[in-house]
Amino acid sequence: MDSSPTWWILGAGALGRLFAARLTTTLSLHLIGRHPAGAPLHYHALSSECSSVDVARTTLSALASKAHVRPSLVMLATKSYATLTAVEELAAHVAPQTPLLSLQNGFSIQPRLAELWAGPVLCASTTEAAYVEGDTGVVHAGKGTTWVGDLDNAWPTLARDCVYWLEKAGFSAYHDTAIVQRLWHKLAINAAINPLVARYRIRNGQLRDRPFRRMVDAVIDEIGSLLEEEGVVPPQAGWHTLVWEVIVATANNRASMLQDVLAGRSTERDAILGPLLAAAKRQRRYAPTLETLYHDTPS
Ligand code: KPL
Repeated sequence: MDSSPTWWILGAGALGRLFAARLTTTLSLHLIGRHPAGAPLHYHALSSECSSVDVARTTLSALASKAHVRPSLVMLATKSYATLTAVEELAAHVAPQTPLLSLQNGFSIQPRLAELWAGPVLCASTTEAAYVEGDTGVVHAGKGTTWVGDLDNAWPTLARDCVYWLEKAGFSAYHDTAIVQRLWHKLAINAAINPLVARYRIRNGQLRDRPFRRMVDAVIDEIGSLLEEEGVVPPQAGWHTLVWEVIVATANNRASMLQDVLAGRSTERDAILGPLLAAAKRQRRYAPTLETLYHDTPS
């Protein structure tokens, strides 16, 4: 095992900052955002303890001038709709065979990355929950699990290396040889949680209250049957348990889509709900709950 590899994290949003704050303690890490930042990250751990973490925060162009700082892996923590442009820009600064680790929500960008990138493309599905606070803060709002694999199971050793470093940094991480299934499961979680919390501007845990609880259940019913028809294996404990467990574990979180709406950014509506509506179309089925969610969610 490489004693201390260099990783870059592209995207300094909530998950980018969360992974950076922890990984920087175990490997050489650069967190790449749109603007250079000199200040340390203020990391609010799950224990509510706040610490200042010295993360190397920089921009791609600043890193480009330091030829000696080349990554052995780049974690992509950009929004799914911004990923292709970010990767095109990245390509000018790293070796073409550099492995990527895609953290993106939904299930549309991952196959496209695998097609266009010459090197290995790993995908991660994570239920870690975090939100940003100001320009330098990140709050770890819910402990989750991260699964890593690649779409064709062509890079098991690389995936296990990644898991090693994630675990070393304190994350629960596993290699998953069925990452496609896992990405669909995560998509189901995001589709059941994100549009509703963004629309009603509530934290994840408030979905347990009336009238939201039955809205969540209705979305899960529709998603479960659509995905099973697509050949996705249902989670062992069932779709409802899968989603409700994440809601409980991330009760204090402001989901990413709520953070986007509050910040006036585009949302990941198309990456999350798009594949489900496409499945409904393929199956010639009406998905009224998902259609309504789609129309009620800003793009
Ligand atoms: O992935 C998330 C998100 O916010 O996008 C969950 C797991 C729903 C946590 O909020």
